[in-house]
Amino acid sequence: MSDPSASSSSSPQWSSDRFFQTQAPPPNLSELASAASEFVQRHIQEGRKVVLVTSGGTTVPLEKNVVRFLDNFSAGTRGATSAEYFLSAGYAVIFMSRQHSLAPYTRHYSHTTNPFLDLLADPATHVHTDSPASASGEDNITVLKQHVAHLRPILSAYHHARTSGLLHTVPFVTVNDYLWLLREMSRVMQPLGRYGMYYLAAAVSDFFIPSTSVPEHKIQSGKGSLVIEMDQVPKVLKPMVEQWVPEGYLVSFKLETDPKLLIPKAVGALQRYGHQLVIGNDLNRRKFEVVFVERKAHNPVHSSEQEAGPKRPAKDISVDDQQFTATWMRLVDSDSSQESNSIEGGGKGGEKELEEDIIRELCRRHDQWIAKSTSAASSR
Ligand code: 9Z3
Repeated sequence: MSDPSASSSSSPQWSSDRFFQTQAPPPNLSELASAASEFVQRHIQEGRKVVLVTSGGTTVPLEKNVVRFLDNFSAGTRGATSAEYFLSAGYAVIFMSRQHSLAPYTRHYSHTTNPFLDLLADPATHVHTDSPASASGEDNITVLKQHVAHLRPILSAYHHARTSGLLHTVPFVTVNDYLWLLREMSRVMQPLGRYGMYYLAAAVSDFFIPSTSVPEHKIQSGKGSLVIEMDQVPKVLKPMVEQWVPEGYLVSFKLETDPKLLIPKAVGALQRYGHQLVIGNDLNRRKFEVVFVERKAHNPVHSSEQEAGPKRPAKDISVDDQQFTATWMRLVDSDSSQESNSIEGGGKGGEKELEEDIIRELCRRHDQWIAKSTSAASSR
């Protein structure tokens, strides 16, 4: 882009070591790490499980003084919704999300889907009569009656999350910041061992521009077309599994737009990185269906302890002598194709959310993961 000689096109594959040795960390990395560490230590002392939820899209700035950047579609709905269900399940949550993307609880009143001001009565026409101090209506603003039932439980849960110390937020913007923070949060959570879960729902750019190739100032027009060359983002899941949090329960998401690729790519990720579970989702159907792809040995739905639970038919896949399973989970009433291997959730229409079922299944798997280490330790 700026200086072709500085471009890394000769070595487009970046190891994570090379990335962290050459790309600058976010300036507030150590403060973010110590605040998160305090949070984790408190929950370790209280014997609570902690989950890292990543959420929202990452940007790739085209200039150091950023005027333009590449972005992606993610609003952070999956991550914000999932964080709520993890909190309900008793987890402490580190919510690492794209700055200004959707957040737990406030997501219900995002400016696009449910504008906050639309909930409120017009003060000019709505006069309070119940309290003498506000008889004129000047001291109070009223939520319209029809919104109260919906708002009340969300507001309670929101205040509980704020005051209970169970939710810790960490913002990122660029893909570089995301990678640095993922490593740092993993380091901070490493002492949790098997009590840590990692739920990587952020939509992370596959490509970045190394800092030596990013121009200082706004790219000028006038030279005709703009050609952008980007390098592949290092595959940090591998060191995450092998070094950063080898005992953690690690769930990644695989996003595709061609449904045929979903399961093969998810299996490929499991083979390459060796983590516990890939949740596959198709861009256009992600709110209604996902597929859990996991190694058969890691899949508690096949173990005897789970047989009392609801029936969860899974499709077996054999690749290079390794056994995987793919289990669909979908909301009923969605206009899904008739798949035979599916977990049925509730209906759509704003009530039931797919994340409720996803998180219930993950909590179950995580408990099994913890139990496995406990039984291994006691049999030593
Ligand atoms: C996902 O697949 C998430 O489910 C979505 C959620 C980003 C689709 P929204 O924020 O969307 O609710 O609008 N996240 C992971 C996407 C990703 O970057 N995956 C990488 C890949 O597919 C691997 S980690 O290669």
